[in-house]
Amino acid sequence: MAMSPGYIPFHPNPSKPRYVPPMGAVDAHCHVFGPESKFPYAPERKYTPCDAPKDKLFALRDFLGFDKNVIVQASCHSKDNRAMIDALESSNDKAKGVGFVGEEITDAELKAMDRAGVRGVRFNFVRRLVDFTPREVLERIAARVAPLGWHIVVYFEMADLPQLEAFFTSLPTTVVVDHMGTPDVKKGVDHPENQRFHRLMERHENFWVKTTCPERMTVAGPPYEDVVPFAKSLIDKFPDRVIWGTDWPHPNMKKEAPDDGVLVDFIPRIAPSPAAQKALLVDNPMRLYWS
Ligand code: 0GY
Repeated sequence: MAMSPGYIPFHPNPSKPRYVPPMGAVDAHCHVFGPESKFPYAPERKYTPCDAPKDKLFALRDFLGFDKNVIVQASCHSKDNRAMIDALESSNDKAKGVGFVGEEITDAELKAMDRAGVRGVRFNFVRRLVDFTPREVLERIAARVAPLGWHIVVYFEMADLPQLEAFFTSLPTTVVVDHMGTPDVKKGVDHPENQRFHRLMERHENFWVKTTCPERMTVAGPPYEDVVPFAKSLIDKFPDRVIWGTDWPHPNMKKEAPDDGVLVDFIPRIAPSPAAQKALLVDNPMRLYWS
């Protein structure tokens, strides 16, 4: 199957970052795609990516100076978690996963995913990526994964937060917000929309946030100076509930594939102190995924 028209493959030759992550650092948001010959893309997908298999991900992890990955099930594989689980099982416990499931999943299947290293499920509210799922269905899934100690990752666009917030705060698990809630950086950190998200984080200590994807939000382009205040303010305010990841292989970029080395060099600008870096890259993701 050919890639979707205009689909931009991951950077073929990322630069070596100047920043050296602390020992045991976790890239806590990335994906594996295919290979399609072994793990076909889902019929209901909204895009066809280029293959981005586990061996490429593990080689990038080593090249960038990371020790572990958290592999998030992407919408192009929908509810077929096999490519992600296969990557976990061949990682030597250096990868944990976040799956995508429907309520038809059995308890035995959930337990098998747990044994393979899955620690959460993702609820995706981004309309260009997935079809609508009724809240009652999501509530039933949440109630079934909560006893496993799993968390729920939520992906949404910030303009939709007012409609989603009551549902999010009713969830019975830890809730991890993808990509800083995808703020509109043109509006600025102090915009009421972004401050509403900060208040949500302040009031609900079960909420965590990924300070990921400056390349998706930037207007200025690399090295993403315009996104620094968004990530830094979250890390300053919620140092124990922030994690970071590359988002490799960067599905659906509009203009260019980001250089993963440049993304890693974003880290010391958003988390200047060694203590903040260790919390962001080691202590927090280890608590969430490996404990
Ligand atoms: C991301 C972002 C995107 C895609 C997916 O599941 C997905 O297909 O996550 C996106 O297009 O914004 O989190 O990697």
